[in-house]
Amino acid sequence: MSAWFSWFLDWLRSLFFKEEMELTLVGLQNSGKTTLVNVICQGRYAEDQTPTVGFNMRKVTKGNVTMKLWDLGGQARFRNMWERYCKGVNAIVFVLDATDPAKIPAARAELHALLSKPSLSTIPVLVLGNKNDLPNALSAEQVAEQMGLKELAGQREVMAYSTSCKNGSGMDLTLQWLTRHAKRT
Ligand SMILES: Nc1nc2c(ncn2[C@@H]2O[C@H](COP(=O)(O)OP(=O)(O)O)[C@@H](O)[C@H]2O)c(=O)[nH]1
Ligand SMILES: [Mg+2]
Repeated sequence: MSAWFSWFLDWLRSLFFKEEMELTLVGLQNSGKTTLVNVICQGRYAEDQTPTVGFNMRKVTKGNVTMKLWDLGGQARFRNMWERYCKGVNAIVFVLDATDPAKIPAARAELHALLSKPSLSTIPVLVLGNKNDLPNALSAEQVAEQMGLKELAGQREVMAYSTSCKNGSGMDLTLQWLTRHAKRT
């Protein structure tokens, strides 16, 4: 990462943590949610885990931002908890491993099931096609297409970016989008 880009990211981070916002980060296991939070937060942050049998929710707070994270995946019996953890948040961030085509159908089904909840119909959604430092990662356009994002854009803002938590690619767009769209008004 160039010195200039690293300075720019720090500046975007400082703007981001000034906004009062609550985010939910979801995605299949191994997509990069934990890594993303560590990359965005860099350094000190408060953390609190809610262990409900089989449902692990991690809550991370830094500055004015609260992020709730959990792994979405195949556990129908926890679907009634989704609303509780997403209702009223300023944005939902769905993290996708863009190098794992076999998991796209499952990821797509989980995202669509989550967003079919009426109470979540106006919450902005950002989908990150992560791990773009690896070969064969889907582009942002391919992510949008394969995740069926057109069908999800009704009353809500929907965006897809290609990111790498490893080399910082797309972190600028992600922070800018969240600062702009998840702002509490
Ligand atoms: N190459 C690469 N690996 C990543 C990236 N983001 C996360 N990983 C790796 O993917 C694995 C799963 O990441 P993790 O954050 O634990 O995923 P989670 O289950 O969604 O929280 C770990 O081995 C990470 O180091 C990325 O952008 N590029
Ligand atoms: Mg994790």
